[in-house]
Amino acid sequence: MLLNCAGKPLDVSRPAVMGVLNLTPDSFSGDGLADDVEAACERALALVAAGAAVIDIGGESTRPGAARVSVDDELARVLPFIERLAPRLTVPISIDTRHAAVMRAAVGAGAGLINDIAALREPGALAAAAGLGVPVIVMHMQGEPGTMQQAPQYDDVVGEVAGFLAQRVAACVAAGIARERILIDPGFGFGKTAAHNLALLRALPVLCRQGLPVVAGLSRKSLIGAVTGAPVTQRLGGSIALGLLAAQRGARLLRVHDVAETVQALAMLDAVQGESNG
Ligand code: 8Y4
Repeated sequence: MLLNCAGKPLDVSRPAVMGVLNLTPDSFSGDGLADDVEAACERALALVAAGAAVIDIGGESTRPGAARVSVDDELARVLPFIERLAPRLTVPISIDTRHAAVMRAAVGAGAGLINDIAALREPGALAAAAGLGVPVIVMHMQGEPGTMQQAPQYDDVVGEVAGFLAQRVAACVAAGIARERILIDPGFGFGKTAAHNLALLRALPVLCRQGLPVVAGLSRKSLIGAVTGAPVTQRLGGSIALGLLAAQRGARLLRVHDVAETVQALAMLDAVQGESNG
């Protein structure tokens, strides 16, 4: 499965890594936007050198409890980075947004993949994604980022998430997005308790049966805190373990903060699973 991300390839025939680029201003660099852009570009190049197959950039915090930012603020945050970074990268940039205007501007500036936690449900998003012609990640979320972790509830979390994703894929196809351009994501941590997240991870092969590449974002998430008590700064071991368990269950793209460590773990999974090691 080789995806064409605005001319840049993304191979998901084996588990690949999506590196998260943190865009918060670097207090150790200078004080201007230009310095922040340059510092972020250097971090992105380092993620690629460490083995990232795609770089995810977002301008709206989607962590639990986060406030919404305006579309103008989102554009102001991400566009300078994409414009500067895209010409320097051989791998695609993924734009983490739910807004049609941001999708258009970001792809116009060089992004090659749309990562939408709202699964193209915002006004105009389906049409924008269809017109842009780049692959899309369609993610499940219960509720809204600001309140989604207050009381997540499901009768059958696996069935409901799988059903939602199938429905959104159908909506995408009806809007003119080829099935070959769609990736699906259960949205770990987005309106889910630890038990819900564990059930979804166990049942990842059920989602894989939809025949589309499955994306898993588990890196540093609160599931690790719930199981181990570790604070967010000390979740590397849990993140590696969850990434490997997801890959073993069929995930083809892991959204992670710790790229080098995840790539090394995946190399070991590949070696153990390989049939040609003598
Ligand atoms: C610590 C660090 C604790 C990060 C929580 C978090 C996903 C995603 C996010 C995901 C896809 C996050 C943008 C949440 N998660 N996109 N985005 N899948 N496709 N929280 O799971 O990283 S942001």
